Amino acid sequence: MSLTLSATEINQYQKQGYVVPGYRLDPQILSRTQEALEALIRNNPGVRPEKLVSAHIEGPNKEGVIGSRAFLDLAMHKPIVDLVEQLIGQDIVLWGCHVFCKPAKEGFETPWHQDGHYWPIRPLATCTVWVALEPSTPENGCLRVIPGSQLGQHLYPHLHEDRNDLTLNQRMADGAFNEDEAVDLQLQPGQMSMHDVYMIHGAKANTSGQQRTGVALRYMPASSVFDRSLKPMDGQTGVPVSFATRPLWLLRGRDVSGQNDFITGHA
Ligand SMILES: O=C(O)CCC(=O)C(=O)O
Repeated sequence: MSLTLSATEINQYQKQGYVVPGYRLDPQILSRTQEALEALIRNNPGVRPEKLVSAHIEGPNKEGVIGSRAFLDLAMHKPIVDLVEQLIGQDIVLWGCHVFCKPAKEGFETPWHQDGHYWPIRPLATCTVWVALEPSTPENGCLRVIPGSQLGQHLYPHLHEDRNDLTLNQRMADGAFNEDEAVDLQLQPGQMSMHDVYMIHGAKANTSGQQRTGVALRYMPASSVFDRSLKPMDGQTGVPVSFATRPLWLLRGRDVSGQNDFITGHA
């Protein structure tokens, strides 16, 4: 199976803002991560499974989740970081991991949004790798993207929705894009998609009988700064985060910005 992206795949990411690489996790790491998901849900009975933020931080984190090393291992898995390197360059910072598990029958909708709207990264840049742990289909609320919506690097207005049945409480205001252009990213377990920080994306509620889980791994080029003093959309997203205490890992290369803090948050 290919560990490198083809020129066509790289071109697609640049033009369309997303790509589904040919690479797929090997069965061993897939089943280890699936087992870790079961434990994660068991260990966090008070947290909605769509909101398992910083699941890669082992033990209780500052964001209300008891995480697991297995997700950090996934984020550091060489073939995945190799793919990321081809899209954002050789200086790579891992700054986040969010497990979006939508239980069968009652999985929350993820409203249309742009990630860049609520992340403290300047200049704004991140490649998300979304790893499917179960089949991800239109029936169980697969990720949906608006191809090309990242072009121009524009953040569109978002509206706050005070609801308790959404993965995030920020939804893009009407008129910024045409939902008819949405593409469903259908994935099998172990497959993954990669998307840009400016990409407009969302997912429907899961009303099917099949659980749907994606592990979203967040990587930024080390030329950007994870600015702990920023709190974009503080308290408005419906997901408790603590950017001030979030650990960062320099996975490859050097901190080109010279301003990232790799000490905070590490035990
Ligand atoms: O899995 C989902 O429903 C949403 C994922 C998402 O918004 C993301 O990874 O940025």
